[in-house]
Amino acid sequence: MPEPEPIPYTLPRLTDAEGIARAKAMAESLKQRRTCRWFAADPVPREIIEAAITAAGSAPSGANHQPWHFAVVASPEKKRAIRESAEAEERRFYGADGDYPKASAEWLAALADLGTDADKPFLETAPYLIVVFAQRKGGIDEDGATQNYYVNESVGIACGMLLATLHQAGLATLTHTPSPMGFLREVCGRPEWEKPVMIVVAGHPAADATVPAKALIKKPLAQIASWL
Ligand code: IYR
Repeated sequence: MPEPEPIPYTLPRLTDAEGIARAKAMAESLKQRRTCRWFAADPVPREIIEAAITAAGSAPSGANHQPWHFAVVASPEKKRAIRESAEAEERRFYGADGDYPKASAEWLAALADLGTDADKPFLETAPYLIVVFAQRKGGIDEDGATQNYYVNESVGIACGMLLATLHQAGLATLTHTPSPMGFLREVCGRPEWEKPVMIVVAGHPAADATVPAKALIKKPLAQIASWL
């Protein structure tokens, strides 16, 4: 075992006032993020996507194993393949083919205000689909042998950092989770020990994009935090 070599760690020391101002500015900025379902076809610099994935890849992870992979899909053929498979699953979920829906009545009622349905045009119109995979094993080796830890937590944090960075770059985002989504492994050519977690759709919002009014209602601080 190599000796762990601790290296010094410092951060620029801000004044309290500056720290408060920066935290508030960040909160104000992140509060403007919306889940957007209507994208423009306008291209987006690849460098933004690369920087956002770099940010996501700096997330904390169990034993620093970094158990994630980001498959960036930009080709029209791959996007169409993903849309076709995702919509087939969504039609089963919503019962859009005339069969009994896979989703419970309660679930469908919870989604009613969002206005979602089995149609997912954004999977083709948006310039980039970032398919996020969680590595249950592997990632350090190439044969999937390493055991990873806190995989869901690690990948969830990385996705949050990805979304925050894309938002900071002025892009609209959408987390899309067709279920089941094993087909993404095949389309993206990923190994069987990787589990698709979500598609992060990124691009500019369509000129006539809207969001459901309900999406603007966020729980107040007093409801989501307690101080002990
Ligand atoms: N995957 C479906 C359903 C869906 C589920 C939840 I929970 C949402 O917050 C939104 C949608 C779809 O994408 O339509």
